[in-house]
Amino acid sequence: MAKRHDYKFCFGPWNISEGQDPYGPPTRPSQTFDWKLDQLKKLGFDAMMFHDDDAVPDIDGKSDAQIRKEARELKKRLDDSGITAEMVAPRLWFSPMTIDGAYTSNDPKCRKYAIERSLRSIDIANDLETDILVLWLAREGTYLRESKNGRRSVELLVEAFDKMLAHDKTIRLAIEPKPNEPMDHAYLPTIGHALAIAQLTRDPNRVGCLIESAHAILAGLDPADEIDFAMAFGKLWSLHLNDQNGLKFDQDKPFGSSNLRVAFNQVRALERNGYGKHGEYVCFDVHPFRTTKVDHWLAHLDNSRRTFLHLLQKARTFDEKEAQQLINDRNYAALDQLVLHHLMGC
Ligand code: XUL
Ligand code: MN
Repeated sequence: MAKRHDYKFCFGPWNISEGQDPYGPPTRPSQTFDWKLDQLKKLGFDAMMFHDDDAVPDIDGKSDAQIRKEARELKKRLDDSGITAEMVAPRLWFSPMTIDGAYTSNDPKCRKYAIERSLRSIDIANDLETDILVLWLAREGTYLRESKNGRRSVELLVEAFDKMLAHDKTIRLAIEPKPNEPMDHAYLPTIGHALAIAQLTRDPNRVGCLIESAHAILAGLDPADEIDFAMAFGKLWSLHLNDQNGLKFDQDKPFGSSNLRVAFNQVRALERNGYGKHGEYVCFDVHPFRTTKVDHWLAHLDNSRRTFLHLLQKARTFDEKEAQQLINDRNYAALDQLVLHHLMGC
């Protein structure tokens, strides 16, 4: 396992989840935020990710002044624990105001709500001293294509991003694409879409992306290619490593759990592009299996980081010279074996 490295690790309070799914209730009792922060610290992680209402619970019922006060109190608690806030993300998929989408809702009152809530999230990000606002555009898409005008939706997304960029001169928007779930089709399903829409905004340099391994796999793409693509633009500002077994519901499995080789290639892509050199974190957006007992509640986080560090070691000890010779000889059968033997340790 790689002992010397500069990677910093992170997860969110929702990654210590209770096991409910659409077919059944929680299988573990819920825990307080303070307990989760303690666990993060005990595990030796460096930072925490926040939805706006992870930072300030019941945010919709609170005044701006109250929100700012609670965000500052949280910052103090984080400082006392030596933990950084990696990002803030507006949770725009729970409220009755976002049933038909947030920025792309057909109802102007709902669109106004979504933008105002996003501006509040930016204020919270300021108080927590992070300049990253993550936008997972959960309901920006359709169940029924005829229900919205796709061209208009692109314009509405740009309008919303522009308002956020104008609200704060330093905030950076990291779009987290996902092709489906909860929607049938999302408007920004891939990193290519995220980086393309950035060009339509008032400040393209402050619109980048966050790659989640499972979301790329759900789009039928290789997450390592998404990493190389985003980093060629200098726009990979955050990362949700996890795993996904094919095209089904979003599984958020531990990193490397389904496909070790795909995970290995993600680590190689991070290494060759120097991910983390500008302070970016490796976040694990992973969930415990529903079957997990309370005693093993944090294993998926610790295991994901351990697998990452083992694969880092594998990436750093891969015989690049031998690989290059095989590439020059177009002997990809032998290259395939070189990779498999390296991963299997034989
Ligand atoms: C949803 C997802 C979210 C975002 C944060 O699939 O990945 O947890 O990462 O809002
Ligand atoms: Mn995610």
